[in-house]
Amino acid sequence: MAGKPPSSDPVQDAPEVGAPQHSAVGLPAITHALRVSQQQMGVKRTALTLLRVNQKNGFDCPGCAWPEGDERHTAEFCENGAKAVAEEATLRRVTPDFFAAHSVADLAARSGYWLGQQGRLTDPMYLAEGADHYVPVSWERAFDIVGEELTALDTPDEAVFYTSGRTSNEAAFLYQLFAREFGTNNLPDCSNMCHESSGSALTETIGIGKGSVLLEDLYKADLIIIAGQNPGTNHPRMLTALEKAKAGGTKIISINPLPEAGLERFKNPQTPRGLAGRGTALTDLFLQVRLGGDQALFRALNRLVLDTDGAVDEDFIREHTHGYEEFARTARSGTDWDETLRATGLTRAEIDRALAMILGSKRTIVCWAMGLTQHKHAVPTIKEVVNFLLLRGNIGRPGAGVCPVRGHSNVQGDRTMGIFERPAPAFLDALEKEFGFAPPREHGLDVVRSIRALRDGQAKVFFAMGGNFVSATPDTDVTEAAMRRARLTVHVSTKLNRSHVITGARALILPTLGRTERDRQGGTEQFVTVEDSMGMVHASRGRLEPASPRLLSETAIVARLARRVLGAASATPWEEFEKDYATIRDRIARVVPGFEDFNAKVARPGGFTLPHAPRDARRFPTATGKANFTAAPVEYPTVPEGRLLLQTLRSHDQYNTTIYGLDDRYRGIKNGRRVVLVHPDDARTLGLADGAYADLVSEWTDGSERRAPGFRVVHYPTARGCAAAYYPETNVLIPLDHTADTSNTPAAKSLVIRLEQTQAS
Ligand SMILES: Nc1nc2c(c(=O)[nH]1)N[C@H]1C(S)=C(S)[C@@H](COP(=O)(O)OP(=O)(O)OC[C@H]3O[C@@H](n4cnc5c(=O)[nH]c(N)nc54)[C@H](O)[C@@H]3O)O[C@H]1N2
Ligand SMILES: Nc1nc2c(c(=O)[nH]1)N[C@H]1C(S)=C(S)[C@@H](COP(=O)(O)OP(=O)(O)OC[C@H]3O[C@@H](n4cnc5c(=O)[nH]c(N)nc54)[C@H](O)[C@@H]3O)O[C@H]1N2
Ligand SMILES: [Mo]
Repeated sequence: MAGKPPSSDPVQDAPEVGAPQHSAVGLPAITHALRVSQQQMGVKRTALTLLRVNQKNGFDCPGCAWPEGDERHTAEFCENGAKAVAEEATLRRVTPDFFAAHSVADLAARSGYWLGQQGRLTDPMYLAEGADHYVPVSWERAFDIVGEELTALDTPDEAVFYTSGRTSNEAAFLYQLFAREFGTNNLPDCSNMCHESSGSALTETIGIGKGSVLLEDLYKADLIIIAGQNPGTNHPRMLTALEKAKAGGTKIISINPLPEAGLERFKNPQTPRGLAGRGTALTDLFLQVRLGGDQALFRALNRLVLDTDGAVDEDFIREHTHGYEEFARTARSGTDWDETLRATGLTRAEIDRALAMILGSKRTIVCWAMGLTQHKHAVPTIKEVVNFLLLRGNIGRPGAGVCPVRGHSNVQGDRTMGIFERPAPAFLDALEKEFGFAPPREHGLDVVRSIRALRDGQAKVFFAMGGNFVSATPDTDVTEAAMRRARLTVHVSTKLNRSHVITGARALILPTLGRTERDRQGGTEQFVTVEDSMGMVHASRGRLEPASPRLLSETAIVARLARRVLGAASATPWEEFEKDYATIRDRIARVVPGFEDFNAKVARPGGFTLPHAPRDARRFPTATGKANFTAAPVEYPTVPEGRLLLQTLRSHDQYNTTIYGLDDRYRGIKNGRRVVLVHPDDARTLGLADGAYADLVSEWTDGSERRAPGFRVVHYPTARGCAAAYYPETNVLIPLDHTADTSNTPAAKSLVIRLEQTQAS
């Protein structure tokens, strides 16, 4: 039987700390995954559901965006994928009775963990102005309420339409179409907080904001560099790919302030050796960089490559790149070794060891994630990675390239479908031609700017297609106050979360189908499509009965809302779209490049690969028509005496703001999340014993301070001067204005903090 949700809320967690582990996955992971799944959905449903994950006739794992290989195992999922599935396929339910029993104020006092544990939403719910409780509402009335508030706005730009990255291509395409027919480009999405910096850097330098590497390239590479990523927790199936690459002789350099267990050794649960033995050592060289030291590191490596005879690929540089001379001049004259060692925290010998591996590699790939994208200088950092690859012609040939590893399972697809506050003119032209209306041309609001607009009363309706906006965004107190100023907040969701209980004057919760569930429309079963981190598009079909008969699909919700709001003014066949998703794909085929014959191509098992000019033909659709070297000044965070630099990151037991449990197994933390990892020498200098309790206080350039109380200090082998604590508990510390240049991504990996010791306990 599936267990009951916890009745009491473990707000005050009690962390127990053991030794960090040195390898990932293997038997404990499987056992753990099955236990979590069975608690949520029972034994039979667990077996039925997990066997369908990532199969060619099954559903796309809602866990991460890592691609599936061509040969599928029976169990093509990982521990954390299984948890993501269990979270959605749970048998627990949040019904109208639940809302009758709990006022909004009561729910707002609960932890996010507790809210998520209550189960799947079953009914559309409405919170009237001044009311204490959500009450059930018909779908029709719900759409009327949204319609009333949207049509009462002075301009369409007073509405904000947020998207999280699980939304299918079909729903995303309709959603942006609706927002633009309504009249706004205010389409912020989770990408703004995630890989926006990658998109900004790559678009300028190689002409497309996506990675250039396919799965098989990993197996052909001589060297894979993994910077600012923790795949053991966040992309566990990547470890299988790395293991296979290693078996073929690939070397791996990991660049990280933390020695992450998953990058040390991997015990593949799908092989007998992996289950029983010591597993495969993955990392050949670990560079324990300081937070934010990557640009300095790559610049130094680039300088060393430039200084080595015959090391640069002159033919490639001549034929395909622009800006080399200026870059080479800057790198040669502007690289100061003292500064490099200070910024990176590394020794010259370590950097030389990396150089030797780099020079010994004919085919190099760089993978990265949030450790590179969430810094003030994230965009120049990623551009320096591009310089690094361009120097030796490591793009547009097998076994080489850029590999930003995406987070949410369809975050890349949502962008491809036009979820973007700064759409390309060509995309809008194509929409205009296909649908016969004039889309707005002015850029819309991203996540941070949306919060400012809500705070300042310039945005009045907030609509979210999934996600948990108030918990995922920075400056929690500011964001919550901003939300409360809205006229109406609406969340299309599968599970209850904090964003549902920090509301505008009126609020709606619209419950929707998840990936695992059957989607029947117009009498036939529909499927949707998604795009993975490597530009592969394929179908996803849920098989479970929906959590409640009153759920609507995201696609149906947008189509009905559009009909209600746009009425006769819209010539778009919303009704037809809702009944038959193939008709949406026909339109996508005519609007989005690479999707020609979409319906035919996606019918093939495994789907199809989208074109990528740099990867396919060494064509770089940039302003110069070439791949651009760039020569930005080197930046790195500096920290005053007695302060530390804090990164906010994920534990092994969470999916973004969804908390699965209170353990972080690989890091040796149990039963608590309010921990701060500090190097033992730094902790001693600060007078903080292991087990001491401290408030984290962030200090911002305008003199303001923000406090997160009650963290247990854990002595941990992180880079000197650097600390780590989990998100979203620490989002309260991130000033809204602390964002990356150009991409405007909250700089969640570099906060200057001090630790104020409180009562030891
Ligand atoms: N199970 C699970 N899977 C997930 C998610 C989840 O929450 N849970 N989230 C999904 C999403 S949306 C995303 S975006 C991805 C996130 O995947 P990751 O980017 O792996 O997630 P983080 O936990 O933020 O880890 C950041 C890593 O970068 C390192 N790091 C931090 N700062 C620096 C730096 O300055 N330099 C370097 N070199 N390293 C640094 C950290 O020590 C850590 O290892 O995962 C996706 N998959
Ligand atoms: N401090 C700090 N902040 C961060 C980060 C960090 O590293 N540090 N990482 C950032 C990153 S990379 C990201 S991507 C964002 C994540 O930001 P979001 O994407 O907004 O947050 P999630 O926690 O992934 O959203 C979880 C909610 O999505 C809903 N949901 C789940 N599945 C579905 C579905 O199929 N359909 C619908 N409609 N709803 C569904 C559920 O209600 C669930 O509660 O957070 C960012 N915030
Ligand atoms: Mo993300």
